[in-house]
Amino acid sequence: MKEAAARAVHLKDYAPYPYLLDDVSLQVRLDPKATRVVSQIRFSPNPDGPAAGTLRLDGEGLRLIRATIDGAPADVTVDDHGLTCPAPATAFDWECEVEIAPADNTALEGLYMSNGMYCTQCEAEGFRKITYYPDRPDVMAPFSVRIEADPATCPVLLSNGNPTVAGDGWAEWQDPWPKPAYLFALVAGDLVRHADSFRTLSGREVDLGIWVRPGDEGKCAYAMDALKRSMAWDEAEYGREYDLNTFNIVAVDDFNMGAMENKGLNIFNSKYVLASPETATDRDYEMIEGIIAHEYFHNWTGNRITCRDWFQLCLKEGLTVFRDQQFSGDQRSHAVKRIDDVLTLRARQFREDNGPLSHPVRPESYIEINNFYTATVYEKGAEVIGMLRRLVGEEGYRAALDLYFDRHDGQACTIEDWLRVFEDATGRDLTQFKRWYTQSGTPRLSVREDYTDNVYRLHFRQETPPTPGQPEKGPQVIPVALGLLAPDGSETMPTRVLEITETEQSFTFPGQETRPIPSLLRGFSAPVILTRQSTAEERAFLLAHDTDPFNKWEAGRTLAKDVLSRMVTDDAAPGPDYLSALRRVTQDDTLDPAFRALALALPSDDDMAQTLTDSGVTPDPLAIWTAREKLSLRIAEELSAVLGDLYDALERPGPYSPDPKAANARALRQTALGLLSRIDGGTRAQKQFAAADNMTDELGALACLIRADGGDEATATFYRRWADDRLVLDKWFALQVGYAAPADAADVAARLTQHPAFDWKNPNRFRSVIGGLGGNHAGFHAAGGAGYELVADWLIRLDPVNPQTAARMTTLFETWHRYDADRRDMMRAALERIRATRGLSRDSAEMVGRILG
Ligand code: 0A1
Ligand code: ZN
Repeated sequence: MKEAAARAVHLKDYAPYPYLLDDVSLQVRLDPKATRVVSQIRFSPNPDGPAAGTLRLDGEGLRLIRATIDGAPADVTVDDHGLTCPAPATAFDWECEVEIAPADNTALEGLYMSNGMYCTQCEAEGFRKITYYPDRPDVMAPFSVRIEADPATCPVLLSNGNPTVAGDGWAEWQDPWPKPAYLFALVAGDLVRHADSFRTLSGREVDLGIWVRPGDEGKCAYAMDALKRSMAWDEAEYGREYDLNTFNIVAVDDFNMGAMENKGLNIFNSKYVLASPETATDRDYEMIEGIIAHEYFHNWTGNRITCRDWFQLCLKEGLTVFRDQQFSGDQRSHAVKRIDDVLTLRARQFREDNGPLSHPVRPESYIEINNFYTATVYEKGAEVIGMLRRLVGEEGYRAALDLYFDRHDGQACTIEDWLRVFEDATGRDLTQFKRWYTQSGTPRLSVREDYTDNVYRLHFRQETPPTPGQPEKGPQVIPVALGLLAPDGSETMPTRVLEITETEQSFTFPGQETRPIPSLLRGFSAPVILTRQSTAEERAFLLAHDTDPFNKWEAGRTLAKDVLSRMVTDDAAPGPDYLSALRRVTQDDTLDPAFRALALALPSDDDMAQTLTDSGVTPDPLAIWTAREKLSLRIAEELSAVLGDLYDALERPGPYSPDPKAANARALRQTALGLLSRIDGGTRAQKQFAAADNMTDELGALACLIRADGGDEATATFYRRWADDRLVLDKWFALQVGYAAPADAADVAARLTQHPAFDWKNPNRFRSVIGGLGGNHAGFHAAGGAGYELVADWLIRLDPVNPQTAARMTTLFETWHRYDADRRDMMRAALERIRATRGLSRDSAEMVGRILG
């Protein structure tokens, strides 16, 4: 830990690499315990870099067999992080051979094994665990790869680029596009291929393959369809065509993240590829579509144009998330997608930005880069792109993107490069806008208004609270999309974007016959916390009349939060405004069922805890949970007839289809069931569980049964039915923990960790149970601290095995500062216990250190 603190990397220290890599050739002879990797690299001095003459290569956990420069033994000095040796200041050939043991690699970084299959994960710094190399994103080279393996166990051998020649037990691949090492990939195993093809805009035929374990080939069709739609969409919307003859995707069961965009060979967590109606929910289908698109879109935003250094991570991630959000909106519903994205942003990014882990979209230092694949870099990074697009308009955005691809293809770039294309393409000065990349924290935007002599005025004030390392902030450019409504519900001013740039700024709207009702921050036009004094009546009015679907939903959400807050603090009963507004929305058949489902859903307990904290109230997790249960019951009672009718009317006539229309109807039907099962003794849920022919209905019913009384019988039935399906079993684990009553959650989780199927080294399974407990707000924070203890125990156990996943999950504790003194002490004690663990990884040490502050 102390050593780690000394090794922070700083953005300001960036220097180019002294050499260019003209060509990289790898020969990988696979063996579980003794894989041999021979690398041959042609180096030449970098004219834009510091003086050449010393070769520094990154390397970790490698057994060096030999190393030569121009055929003569190299004079290498090896340390824990790589090797150094004197090298010519002119071009030379480097060759080295190392040995590694993929079967012992439980960290799932570098070359590792999953169910007998070899696979790799090199982002961010995994390639250095495969061979000695300048493992940094600004070093790019074309790669050729030869793989050798036992053909009996590994008949399929894959790498980046195009296949060239192959024989029994070997195959060669060539990737003509220069790439950084983090995009390297290799897969070998007994795999089957779901094949298809795609003709690009210019008429090139691309072979598409999704490679899975035998038996899973029937679960690839949806992912393949999503891939083809993504390829067509990127051509139509961004003019981006695929650039190799082959595009392969491999599904892997053991994976730390969601998926990885390796050039021409994407590797996916199998949960984001495999789907059948019986085993995947509507939500799974939606996630598969979004993640397939995300990884594919990286081919241009990430691979063809990559990052100069890891501080620029948002350059590829923010933009690619923004692109996948656009795609999903186009495929489904823009309104519902936007609401979903904002829900995620608030749940993950606002939570992060309002706690000890707050950091800028472009951080300035890190100890372990894997800890910076965060909601801020990804989700806030995407919001920043959305704001830019709003500010420069659709055409300006398109012109800037065209210029970006033209100017920077094949380069490793920075946020400065990115902003410059917008400035050059649109003539806009983005100096102040850049603060979105450099300042951390969520800006607070408050608004007051007055109305005199037919003139309506809005007075804004912005302020960003201090965050770690940033006590003071300058004002940001905040695009506020605004519409005005008349008291009769008509729109008197359609959406217009106000640009707030000052700490205090006012806007005037003359010619208003009556006092308008403002619809502010339409479409959630900036990632800020907006405060405005407003009445329940006005919120109900906006819920009924706002033409902006996001703000219509937001009005209902704010109403619900007010109601819940008053239930928690004053034990107040929900008022009639909220319930009657909810009834109107629920009954409004002109509204998308998925929108209605979102309007009926209550804010999460964690969201309420933050909301109460923001208003100066220390959140009591049990009180929040109790209020939410009460309010759900009240809604169910009040709307029982409407919900019952909806539940019956939305029953699907034909066979299951994952298409958005059918999924949206199921979303509302399931929301209705969730409420109805609180008052019907569980009869509908029992029936739905017994009759379900698809996982959405089956799991939805099981959730209701577990919440009602533990659902022991249904839980056992479900297990018997799905014991052999790893992905379905993850859901079984997660549901029991997620829906356990507050007092039982830690016990339920502890019991499940004893279950024979609790394979804790598998990240998905670990997250299902331990992450599931963290996600059960009242359960995790139950009095006594058993939840904290259990999570800490398991993170301590996981850390030496898989530091990356353990470190990521320490964020379950990031909100400790919100709670009462008892809980704060217990959470801090749990963190201190993790911190005191001997040999704690650099990953977890950095996270725990930052969380404790
Ligand atoms: N770049 C991938 C996600 C990813 C990031 C980091 C990883 O290991 C530290 C693995 C995957 C994406 O954005 O999809
Ligand atoms: Zn990404």
